[in-house]
Amino acid sequence: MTKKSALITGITGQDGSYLAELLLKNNYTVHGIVRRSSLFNRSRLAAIYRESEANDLHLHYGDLVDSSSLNRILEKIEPTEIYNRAAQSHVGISFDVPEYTADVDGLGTLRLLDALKNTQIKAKLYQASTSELYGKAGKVPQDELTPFYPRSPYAAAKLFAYWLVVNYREAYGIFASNGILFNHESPRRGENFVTRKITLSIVSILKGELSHLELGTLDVKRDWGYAPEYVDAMWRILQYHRPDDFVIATNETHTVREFVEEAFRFIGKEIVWTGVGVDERGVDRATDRVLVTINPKFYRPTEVDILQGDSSKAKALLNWQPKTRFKELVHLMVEAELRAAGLVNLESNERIALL
Ligand code: NAP
Ligand code: G4F
Repeated sequence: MTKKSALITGITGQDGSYLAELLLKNNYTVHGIVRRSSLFNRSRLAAIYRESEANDLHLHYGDLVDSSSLNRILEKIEPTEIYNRAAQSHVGISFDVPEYTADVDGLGTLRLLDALKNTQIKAKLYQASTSELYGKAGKVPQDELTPFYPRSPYAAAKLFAYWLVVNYREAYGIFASNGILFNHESPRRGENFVTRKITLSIVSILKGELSHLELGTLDVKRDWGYAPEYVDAMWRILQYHRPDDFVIATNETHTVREFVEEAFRFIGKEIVWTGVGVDERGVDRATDRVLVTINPKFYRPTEVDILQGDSSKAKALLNWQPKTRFKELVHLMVEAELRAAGLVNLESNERIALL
């Protein structure tokens, strides 16, 4: 049997790195597109690269804003599966760079689909669609039939990409599927997404490098899952016998405030809240020290108040369901941060309290 080969755009990102690991474990040859940057941007891949004994991980320079690179790479490697995970993926920053976000996240997907159509390579394509599509959805929980209402340039660009995937499937018979993934986190999460920002800041506070954590809106709700389980869902979506669109979520929702409380609780701190709006403060009950403040610079011009997914279709058709629940996710992220910072005694496994 010929070995399957996959092309991952965004392989240097959180999801791309977990997906590469999964596919290598499943005996694929894995190709990834990396873009040129002034500093090497492959830290998430270093360990995987070392462990890829069969040397089945191959990186190619390319960019979603450069059609010629996409055509060249597709023709060269002729993958059997393509996972389009590359994006300017930060919702808040998309308000600052809307045109660029539209170019990469929207037109970039079109370029990839068109390269697939023109090269006539028989590959299945997975598109990284997002729960941000629901935006100001009137319905909770959200499933595959819930109408979209994007609330950011990021979400609008992803909406364009979502419908192109559907269109190329219907117009040209391309096996192209959307995974509508709700937020998924891990110790590899980008440092300016709220969960990782919280866990990183806690460690910086413990080390005395940061006085307190600054956040934007605390009462928004997100359906947070664990990224390694979500890349398994992506793979299952492409193994399904026909192209289709699937919601992937935990079906639970929690506020940013709850995430903060649980993360501090893990290091033995109870946060009590005082004040309202921009004057709100999160205070350590034991010492009265201010550990959380509000900075309006992290507010977004339009916010998505609540995301909660219903992934019953994925459960029924893909036999996929989430395992890691909210508290466990928070704990594993803080724990990983403490270990990385040397704040866990590796022999006794005890946490070293510095605060
Ligand atoms: P991430 O960590 O920000 O990774 C994004 C990846 O895209 C990085 O490898 C980045 O490369 C690459 N990239 C950015 N612009 C590019 C361009 N012009 N050409 C080629 N590559 C480019 O994001 P993630 O959390 O892994 O998410 C992966 C995908 O899933 C994204 O499309 C995101 O929008 C979508 N998504 C994520 C979630 C979530 O909760 N994580 C939920 C739903 C959907 P550099 O390393 O060089 O920056
Ligand atoms: O962690 P976030 O930046 O993630 P967001 O906006 O939900 O987007 C992530 O999930 C999407 C799937 O639903 C993906 F499509 C997207 O690519 C990305 O991975 O923010 C979560 C919430 C927001 O409501 C934000 O306003 O946290 C709020 N928040 C409050 N203070 C903050 C902060 N967000 C960030 N990044 N930084 C803050 O200081």
